[in-house]
This record gives sequence, C-alpha cells and structure tokens, in this order.
Amino acid sequence: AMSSTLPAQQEKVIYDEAEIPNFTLPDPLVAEDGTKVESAQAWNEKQRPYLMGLFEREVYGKAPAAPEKISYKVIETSDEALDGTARRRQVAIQLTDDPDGPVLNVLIYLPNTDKPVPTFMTLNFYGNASIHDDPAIQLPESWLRNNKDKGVENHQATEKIRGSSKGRWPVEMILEKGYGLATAYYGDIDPDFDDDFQNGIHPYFYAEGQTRPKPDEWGSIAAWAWGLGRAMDYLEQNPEIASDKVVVMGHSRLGKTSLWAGATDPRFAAVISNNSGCGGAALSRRRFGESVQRINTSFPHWFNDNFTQYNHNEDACPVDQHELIALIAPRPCLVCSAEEDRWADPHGEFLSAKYASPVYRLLGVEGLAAEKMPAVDEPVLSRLGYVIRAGGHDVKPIDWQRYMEFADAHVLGK
Ligand code: GTR
Repeated sequence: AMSSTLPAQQEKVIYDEAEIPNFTLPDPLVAEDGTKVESAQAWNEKQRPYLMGLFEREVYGKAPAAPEKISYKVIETSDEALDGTARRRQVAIQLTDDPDGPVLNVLIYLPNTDKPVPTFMTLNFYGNASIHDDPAIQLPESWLRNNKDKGVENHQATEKIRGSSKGRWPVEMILEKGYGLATAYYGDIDPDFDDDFQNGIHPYFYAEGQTRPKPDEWGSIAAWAWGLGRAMDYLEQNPEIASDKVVVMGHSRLGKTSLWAGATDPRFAAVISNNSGCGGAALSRRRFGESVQRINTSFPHWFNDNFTQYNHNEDACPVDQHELIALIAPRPCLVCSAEEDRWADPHGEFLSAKYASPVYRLLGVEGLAAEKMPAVDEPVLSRLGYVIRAGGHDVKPIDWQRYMEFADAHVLGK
C-alpha cells in the first residue's frame, strides 16, 4: 500500500480506553441492502461471499488462484529424527507452474505413529533451521532480515541461525501430545520489505505490462496466506498428515496472516492468531495501540493500496476485524493476546471475538463463552476462544499448551 504523508512517529498512540473515539461497528449479520441475515444459508450463499469480497478489495487484496498442478520434491526424510523419537520430512513446494520459479521449503516433524497426524501449520520468521538445533534442517536460502543475534548477516543465514528461535517452538512437547508440526519460512513466499513488489511471488502473476499489484490486489500478508494454501496443497497429498485436522497458527504479522489464510482457505480446520493486533484480530475502529495509518506507513507492503484510504479514517472502512473472524466460522478460532503487548490492543482482540460470535451462533455452534474480558491467564477455550497471557509480545511454551488444549477439544473432539 502507498504510504501516507504523515510521518508515523508524529502519530499520537492511544493507550487509554478513555481516549478511544466513539464508533459503530458494522454488523456482520446485516446485508448490503440493510436486511438482516437470518439463516446459515443466507450467510453462506450471500453474506459471507460479500464480506470476503470487501476484505479482498479494501484490506488484504485478492490473490490469484492456486497453480494448476501441485509440484513438489521431497528433499530429505528421516524416521529416526530427534534421537529416534520423531519423523522428519523436508519438502520443496513449487509455488508456480514455472519449474524455475520460487519454492516454499516445508519442514515437518511427526510423532512415530502409523495413523494420520493432526498437524499445526505455522510460518516462521527466520527460516526452518531457526526453530530447532537439529543439524539436519536445511538452512534458508531466501533473503532474511538482518539480525546478528539470530545468525543473519548480509541477509543470509549463517550456521548460528540453528535453533536461534527455538524458545518459540517446543517441538518435542508438540510431538508428545500427538501433534505434528509443519513450518516454512515466510520470506520464501515474499521477502518482508517494501520493494514495490518486484521480488517474491507477486511478479510471477503480473499481467503483461503490469509492474505492481492493482489497488485491490494482494499485498504481502495475502501472499503469505496464499503460500500457506500451497503448503496445504502438499499436506493434502501426504497420507501421514490428517489433512482434515490441520490447524493454521501464526504470531504477530504472521498471526494476521493465519487469520486471513483461515478465512480464505476452508481446508484449515482451525485457526489460531497470536498477538496479531492491527490488521489481525484487533478492531481497527478502536485505534488503540497500532493504528491503520501507522501500520500502512511502517509496512506499506502488507495490505493492498485501497487500505490506505482508511488511514485516520477507519469508520469509512466497510468492514472491521470482527468480520474477519466471522469469515472463519463455524470453524474453531482461538485469539491470543499478551498483557504487555498493548501495541496489539488485547481488549480490541477480545472484542473482535465477541462480536464475531453471533455468526458462530447463526451457524449452529457456540460463540465466545465470555461477555467480558477474562482475567490474565484464564483462557476461555470455547470453539471461538480467547486468552490473554501474562508477559509480552512473544510465543511461549504455555501458549502452545493452550493451542493444543484448544485443538484437543475442538479439532480432535476430545
Ligand atoms: C510490529 C508491527 C505489528 C506486528 C509486529 C510483528 O512492528 O507493528 O503489527 O506485526 O511488528 O510482526 O512482530
């Protein structure tokens, strides 16, 4: 999206409920012509496609269809991974019909069982090798954000990248609970910086003469979400995976991405967003913490160009983020906040789940089982769930414990 002229640093950030402007949220159950949406059929056939079209046009941008054929190469496998406790698969998925085009490298760990494994699909920030010390994991080859501590120099991975984010990835704990973990580096799909969409996946889909996405076409979040769909194409081909039990989870910008992936791709059985904030689970109209103007200025490539119309002008947007969660209904969705991550507006994330609930109920399932913001570390694990953890913007083992408790109940039906 194009940047606004107001420098982001000059924005006053709202961190006080009393300073939130008055606003009226759009009702997900009121149709374009003002009539009430009263049946699951009316929702599925008319209202849902209408809202989906609005999010595509005004917020994330429309992504292209999946490539015609699914092509992938199994790069490496082991049935003796992690000291014999797990199976490891490394697969390169071709993202376009062009065999020389970009590939998404997916790393999969599965517990030792002969049954199809329910699996978390999660993009990562620093390459697959960053999630675990396992020396067999391939180093990422795509552009990475420089970070010496994480083992990135000159935008390239060094050996030091191995395990550098492992605190966020309790792989052994996930496998012990009977889940698989599939992960891929988001930069394989589109490097996370503003280059006018010259690198990454976008140019492969330009029409003749086109040099950047149109105002209603995909930004980077939509591209990452689309890439998750390509990973899902592969997971569906692999009989080791219970492909009807794949939970898409993401943190922060990748939490925004997991919500959009879940909304656009019904194959994801459940959706978890962690600390996703503005443009994710948080209501834009509250303008609490990160605002639409701020995010479009700091990250002009995340959303589509149309979304910049709502800088300092959130009320004009025909949708707000509770309707993004409504697009996931009736599938399970867990919204996760962190107490100190006020930039992501925990209360606004809670309210999104609350105001998506009428759609869940219309579709015959339970909505969020809380009317008021729950206390810190008192998870509300209803089918549409919400949890606020103590601490800051991060993913911790306790978060994963809650994801699995949630998935046990709503994906495995335990
Ligand atoms: C911040 C951004 C947030 C969130 C976060 C992250 O700088 O303002 O919207 O996405 O980055 O992804 O870690």
